[in-house]
Amino acid sequence: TGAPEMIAAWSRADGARRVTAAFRERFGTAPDGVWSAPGRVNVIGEHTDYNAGLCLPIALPHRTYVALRTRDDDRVRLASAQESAVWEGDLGGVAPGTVGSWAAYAVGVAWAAREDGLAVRGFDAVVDSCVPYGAGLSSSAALECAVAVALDDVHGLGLGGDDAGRARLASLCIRAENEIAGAPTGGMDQAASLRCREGHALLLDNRDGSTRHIPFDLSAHGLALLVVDTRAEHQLADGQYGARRRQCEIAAEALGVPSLREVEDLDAALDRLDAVLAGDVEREVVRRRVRHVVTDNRRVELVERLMDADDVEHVGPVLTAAHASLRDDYEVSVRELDLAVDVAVAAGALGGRMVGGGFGGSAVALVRAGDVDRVASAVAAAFADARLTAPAFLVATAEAPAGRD
Ligand code: GAF
Repeated sequence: TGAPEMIAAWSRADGARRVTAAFRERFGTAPDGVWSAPGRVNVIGEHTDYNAGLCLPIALPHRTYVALRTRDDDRVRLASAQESAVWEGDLGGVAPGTVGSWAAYAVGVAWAAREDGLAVRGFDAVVDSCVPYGAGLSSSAALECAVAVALDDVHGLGLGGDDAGRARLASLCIRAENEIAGAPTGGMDQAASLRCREGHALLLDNRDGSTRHIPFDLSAHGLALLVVDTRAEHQLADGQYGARRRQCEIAAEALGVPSLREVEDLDAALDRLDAVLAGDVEREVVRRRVRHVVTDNRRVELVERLMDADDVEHVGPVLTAAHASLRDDYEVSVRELDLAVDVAVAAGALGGRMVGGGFGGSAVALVRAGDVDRVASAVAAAFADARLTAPAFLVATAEAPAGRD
């Protein structure tokens, strides 16, 4: 086996050039402009967003680019450098269940903007991306958010200029994903793509939508965040994700709280679930789900304190504890993710965990900067030994949010 494969990020100038050229080729004219939005990796706080909890994502250097030209009518023509088929339709005809392809993530944003009372017309657009697809690094949110900032700009809506406006754009993207694409996700990915700051991780409190920007420059500490795209397919992911959400809702209802964020005393909550759900076949499962959500919120707070104290090395074991919780209590890991984390830690990583929704996708490992190659090689070798598809890698740094190129 050769050197581990690294997933390159395009420079923003390159991304803009590619998508502009593709637009000219497809539509025979120049776009109004190019906008792009990043994928994300979450440092800590998983499956907490839809429980009004805490998470801590960073925006990746890997972005989705959209070249867009507004139209005077309602028509949308949408092409992708990755897909041969063009999606074409009228904005007025878009509704839940009508767009059955990747185009839902783009056209859904225009639909949500209109639902929100914003004056948005049709458009021609071409998208291209270096965010790996299906890797749990938010390729779908990157597409939504790139379209959102593009529409904001071409229609002069003025939302992209401040954080409150960006929070509103994020809510449009979430509606697009939930209602038009039909994925029952929370709001972390869209907030990360629109509201992060370069050089910072975004501490997002999903209870009230408030944020705090925490300086995130691992290289200053001689460290790096290595992302392993396991290339494991997200089979069953949709149904499993929805099932986790339902179990959390059952728990909150049984506990008489609006969300699991309100749980202060974990042991008391677990005892109460034992009593209230006595005889329910899901009782044990629901108790484990609650334990994950409550302890992961605490881990986010712990990582916040460690980062504030410049004690970044001790973040490592917190990541590994989060992985165990996601694997054993939330049951969203798979063999490939466990292998990536176990091998990375054995090869000297300070800690690691699966990231995103799970059932495939990516893991992260906190490593000393000088160990990146060694840890990546060890993971790649373990995958080869296990006859798994070769994983791919990238080093995550905290980059800029969605904007015009
Ligand atoms: C996916 C979802 F899109 C997010 O909203 C979040 O729930 C995440 O899984 C798990 O933390 O990325």
